[in-house]
Amino acid sequence: MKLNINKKLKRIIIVSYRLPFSIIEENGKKILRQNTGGLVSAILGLSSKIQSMNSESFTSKIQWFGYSEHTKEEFDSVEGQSDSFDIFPVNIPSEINKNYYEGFCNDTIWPLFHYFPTITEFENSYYDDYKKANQIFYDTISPLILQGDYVWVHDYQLMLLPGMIREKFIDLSIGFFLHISFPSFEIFMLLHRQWREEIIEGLLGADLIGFHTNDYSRNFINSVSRIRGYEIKMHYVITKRRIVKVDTFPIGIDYDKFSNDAQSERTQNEIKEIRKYIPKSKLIFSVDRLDYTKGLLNRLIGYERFLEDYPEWKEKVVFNMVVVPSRDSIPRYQEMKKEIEAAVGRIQGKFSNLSWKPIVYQYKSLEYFELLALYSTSDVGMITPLRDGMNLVSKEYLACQNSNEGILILSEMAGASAELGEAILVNPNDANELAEAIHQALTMSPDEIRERVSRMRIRINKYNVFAWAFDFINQLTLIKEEHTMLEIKVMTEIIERQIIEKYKNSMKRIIFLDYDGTMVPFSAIPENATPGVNVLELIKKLSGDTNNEIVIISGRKRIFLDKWFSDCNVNLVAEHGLFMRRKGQDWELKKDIIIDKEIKQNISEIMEKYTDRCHGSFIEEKEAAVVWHFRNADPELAFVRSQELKSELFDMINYYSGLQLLEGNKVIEVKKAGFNKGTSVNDFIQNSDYDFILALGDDVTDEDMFQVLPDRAVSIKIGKTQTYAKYNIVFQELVHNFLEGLIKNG
Ligand code: GDG
Repeated sequence: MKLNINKKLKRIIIVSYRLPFSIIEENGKKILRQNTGGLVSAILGLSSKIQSMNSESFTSKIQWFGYSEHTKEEFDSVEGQSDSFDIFPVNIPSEINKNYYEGFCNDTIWPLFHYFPTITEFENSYYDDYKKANQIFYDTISPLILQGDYVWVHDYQLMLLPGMIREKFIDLSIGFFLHISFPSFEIFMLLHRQWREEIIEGLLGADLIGFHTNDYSRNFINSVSRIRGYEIKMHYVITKRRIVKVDTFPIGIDYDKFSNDAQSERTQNEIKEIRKYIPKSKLIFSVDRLDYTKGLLNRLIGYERFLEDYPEWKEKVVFNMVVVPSRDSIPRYQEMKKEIEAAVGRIQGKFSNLSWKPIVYQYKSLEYFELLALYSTSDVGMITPLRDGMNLVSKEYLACQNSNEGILILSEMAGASAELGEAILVNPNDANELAEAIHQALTMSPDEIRERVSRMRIRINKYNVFAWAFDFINQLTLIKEEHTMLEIKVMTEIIERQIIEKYKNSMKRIIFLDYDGTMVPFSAIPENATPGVNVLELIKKLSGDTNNEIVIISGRKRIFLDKWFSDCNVNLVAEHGLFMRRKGQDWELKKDIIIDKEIKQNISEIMEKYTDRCHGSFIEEKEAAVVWHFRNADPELAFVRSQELKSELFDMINYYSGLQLLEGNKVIEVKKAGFNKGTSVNDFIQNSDYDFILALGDDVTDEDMFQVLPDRAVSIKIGKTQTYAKYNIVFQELVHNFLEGLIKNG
C-alpha cells in the first residue's frame, strides 16, 4: 500500500482498546470526559513534553484510536475537545466485541498470561472474533496512516495488529507495548498452534516490542525462538525480512501529581476523617480490582495467620481492604467475591471484640482524594497479587509517602518487584511468609523504613510515566538508525534481477559455492548433510552450461567431496583450501600443510577435555586439521566452553608456530596457517578473464574468499551477519531459488 502524503512533522498514533475519553451526559448535555489511568497520563505527558521541546520532528497533537460505540462525528461534535488528542473511535459490532473482548481477551489471554491455565477458555470462536476485531482496528486506522507516522499499539487486546499494519506498510515505525506479564514458554504454548504462531508473528510486525520486566522480555524471546525458530541476537529477533528489538520499559506513574496531591488540603481533610475512626491503630491498606490474579483470598489468609501467630497485635492493627467492583455479573467473579467475604466474616468472627474489628472491608471504588488519603495515612501498603504485569498501586503508595513513614509489602510476582527491591518482598502463596512480613513491617524501625522508602521513591520519581513514554518513543525513533548499524544488505528482487541480467550478458563465468550452510542446511551430524537429488541436479545444470566454471569450495574432507561431486563436472576445494582438484585432474596437495601427528594429538587431547564437559559436542579429525563441533550442544554452555577452549588453543598455537585457529559456524578448527578459501579463489581467478564472478558462502571462513574477490564480482553471504560480501541472502532455503533464477535466465 502506498503511503498517503509526505509530511514534515511526524505524528504519534496511539492504538489501545480503551480511548482516553468517554462521552457522558451531564445536565442533559453530552460532553467529553477524560478517563483516568496510567496510559492516559503517560501520553498526555508525552504530548506536553513534545510541546515544551518545541519539537521539530513531531506534531504535538496525538492521534488516538480505541474501541467505542460512538462515531467519529459524535466525538467531534461534543463539548470538551482536547488540545492533546485527536480521537478516532473504532466501532466493533457488539456480537464480535463480546467474543473478542470478554471471550478471547478476558477469558483466554488474561488468565493464561497470568498463569491460570486451568481457568483459561480455548474457544475457536473467541479467537476468530479476536482476529476480526484486530482487523476492524486495522481497517479503521490504515486509510489514515501517513508516511513518517509512529504507531504505538498497546496491550493484549491488539497483538495481531502490528503484523496486519506491517503487511501493508513496510517502512512504517511501529511499536508495541504489553501491559500484562508475558508468560513462560510452557504456558504460552498452551495456546492452540495457529493462535500462538499468529500472535507471535502479529507482535513481530512491530519494530520495537516493550515489556515491563526483563523476565517478560526473555519469556517472549524464548517463545519466538521455540515457536518460529528465528535467530536471536541479544535483544534482537532476526525475522525473514526484518530485525525486531525487544526491550524492557517498566511503566511508571505521574509521581509529582501523586506526591503533591497527597499533601493537598483535600487529602489532609480525608485523612482526618479516616483517622477519626481508627485513631490509634496501625493501618494496613490494600486496594485492587476484584480479580483472581490479585491474591485477595491469600492475603486475607496471610493476615489471619498473622493474627494467630502474633496475638500481641490484637486491637493495635486494622487492615483496610478495598476491593474495586469488576465483572461481578460473571459467576466466577461472584464466587470469588463470596469467598472473600466469607473469609472476612470468619476473621472478624474469630478475632473481633466490641471495640475492635481487625478488618475494614469495602467493596467499592474510591474517590481519588480518598485513595490518596488512604495511601498517605496507612502504615503498611500490602500489595500481594499472585501475578501482575507491573502494579501501579505499589508505586502510587510510595509516591504518597512524603514523610517516608509507610512501608510496602509487595508480592514478588508483581512486575514492580523488579524495581522495588527495598520493599518487603513476599511470596503471596505462603501464608506464613505473609504473616511474618506483616510483623516485620509493623515492627520495622522508622529509620529503616525511611531508608528503604526514600531509595525507592528516588527511583520511581526518576523513571516516571513520562520518562517511560518518552523512552519508548525515543527508542522507536532510533530503531531505524540501529538497523543501519546492524545493516545487512538483504538481496532484494531488484538486486536479484540485476545479477541475473549480468549473468545473462556474460560469456565466461566462474561460480564459487560453499557447501554446508550454503548449498545444504546444517545437520546435527555433518556426515548426514548430504547433497540430495535437488542439489546435485542444480549443480549439474549449472556446470552443464559451457560458459560456467563451478567450484565447490568447502571445509569438508576430500573424500566427502569426491563421493558426491566426482561426476558433476566441477572443481573441488577441500579443507578450506588445503586441497584442490581441478576438473578432470587429481587432487593437488601442498606438502607442508599436514600437521605433525604429535601436535594433532595434543590438539585433540585439549579438545577432548571440552567434549567431556559439553555434552553433544564432538571432535573431527581431518587430514590437515582438527575440529571441535558444538552445534548439537546446549547453546549457552557451548558458548562458555568454546570461549575457554579458544583461549587454551591460542596458547598452544603460540607455542607451535605455523598453526591457525579458525572459528566457523558452531565449530572451532585448528589448521596450518598460510592458506584459506581466499588463496584458493586466487588460484582460480588470477591470470584469467572471467566476465562474471559469483561467490556464495555462509561462514566466517568464506569471508576470506569474499575479501580477495575483485570489485566487479558478486559476493553473497548466506545469513544475517555483517560481511565483506556485497549482499546477504538471509535464509539458506532461498539459495536454490536464486541459483534456479540464474539457470532459467542464463
Ligand atoms: C494493567 C496491568 C500494569 C484502583 N482502584 C481505584 C483506583 N485505582 C487505580 C490505581 C492504579 C490503577 O487503578 C490500577 O493499577 P494497575 O497497575 O492494576 O493498572 P491496570 O491498568 O489496571 O493494569 C498492570 C498496568 O496495566 C500498567 O501497565 O501495572 O499490571 O494489569 O492507577 O490508582 N483509582 C481510584 N479509585 C479506586 O478505587 N481513583
